[in-house]
Amino acid sequence: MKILIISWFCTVSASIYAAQKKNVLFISIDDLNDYISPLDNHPGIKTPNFDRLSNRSVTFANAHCAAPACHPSRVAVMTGVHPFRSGIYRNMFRAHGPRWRHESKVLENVVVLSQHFRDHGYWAAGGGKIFHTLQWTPGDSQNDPDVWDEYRGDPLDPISRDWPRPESTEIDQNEGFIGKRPLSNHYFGAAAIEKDDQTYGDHLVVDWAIERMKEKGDRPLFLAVGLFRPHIPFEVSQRWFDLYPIEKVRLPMYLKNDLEDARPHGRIHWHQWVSQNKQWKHLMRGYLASISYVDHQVGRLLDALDSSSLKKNTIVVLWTDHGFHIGEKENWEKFALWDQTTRVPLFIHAPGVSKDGVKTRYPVTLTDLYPTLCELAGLPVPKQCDGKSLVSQLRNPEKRGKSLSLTSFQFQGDSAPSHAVSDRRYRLIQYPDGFEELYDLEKDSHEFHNLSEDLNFSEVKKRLSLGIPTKSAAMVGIPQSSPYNLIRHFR
Ligand SMILES: [Ca+2]
Ligand SMILES: [Ca+2]
Repeated sequence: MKILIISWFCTVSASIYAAQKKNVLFISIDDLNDYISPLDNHPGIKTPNFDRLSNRSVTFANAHCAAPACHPSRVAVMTGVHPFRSGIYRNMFRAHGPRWRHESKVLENVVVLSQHFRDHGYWAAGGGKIFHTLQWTPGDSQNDPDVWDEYRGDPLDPISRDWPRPESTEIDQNEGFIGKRPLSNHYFGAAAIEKDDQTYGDHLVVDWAIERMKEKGDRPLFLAVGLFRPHIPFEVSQRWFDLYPIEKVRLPMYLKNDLEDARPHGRIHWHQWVSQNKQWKHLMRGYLASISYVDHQVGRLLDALDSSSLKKNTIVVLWTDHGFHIGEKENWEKFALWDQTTRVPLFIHAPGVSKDGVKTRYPVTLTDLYPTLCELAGLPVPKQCDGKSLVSQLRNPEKRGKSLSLTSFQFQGDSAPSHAVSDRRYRLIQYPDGFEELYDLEKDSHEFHNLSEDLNFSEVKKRLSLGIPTKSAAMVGIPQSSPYNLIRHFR
């Protein structure tokens, strides 16, 4: 009898232990901004699956990337090290492997998030764009193949084979255009792909992730899924364009002379080209279509999770690498420090922990993800991490605190980085030449009116400036000696 009880006890405690080990579904999306319905910055958007995810998560409605560009933002999330310490503030191309380990001394031996989970008994699987790569640059990838148990396809060319080449849109798009097209190729455009969704792009990455969720492994799963749309080119199947008839497409709020009290972003020629060629609505339509396309892929992941054995025991986190402009402040894409550029969708569901369905304006920096996932999974937080765990916000999203978000970026031609901080209401941007911008997001969500010269706000400015680092790492350069430099030409 005694033996029986002991063996029963051992079996039960082993299964309790296994049940306590939560899986992680880690979804990363490229260039997706706050237009989605739970963040409500574009009336008429069709994103039912983001609503569905929002209803079963805590929605962080005031989350910001660590840097407003793909490469630095992603390195910061995956290492937990903020750009102000690593010196990686901008995109750096032509890498074939984790060249960031050689770009930044601070990152040389850091433990990547997936690696950390693998080191603690997880099966770490990745697919799609997690570290920086592009659809049209085969073999240009900053991924580190050694930080995963498995990676879908070629980890150093993770997405280019999935997408049709954008040249197919050349003829229509260039007809009658004047001036030099931004990127001087066909990547900055919107057009329907004449193929079934099932045969290309993010659909294939999601197919792979669905298979992974169906498998019953003996280790808990850390599954990273990186979706590439709505990154340019805005090319998806016609069915997604059909959701947005061109006559119903709305442009963002726009104020004439808005930039007079702001620092120039250096990309005004993009907007001039768009306006001269009457492309604004067309490109907005392409971006919206691409968002609905990726919303559909998120829905497929949720369906697969819900029909798998992982359903009740999986942490779900979805984040995007930065915000996006479709002509707001005459800017396109990213590479600035306004709320529109840095605010990112962020949803976290943690079984038994998160108060799901609640939205919070608690300020978050994406470097907070690493320690959050560690705490949720019961893993130690590596010393390298700059962020703070969000677990108490997941339990009690309404709780107020004094925290500030921090986004850093070095503008072209500057010799030092700029920084931006947000609290629940205000946003302060400091440039290295001493110029400042301060916005009241509650009264002026489009950041039209720079309040930095208004003495009524000097206390607010003082409080926010405490979040700006007193010392920032110098921007790193490309290490010519790195074995990860890509020397062969793109095909
Ligand atoms: Ca991006
Ligand atoms: Ca303005």
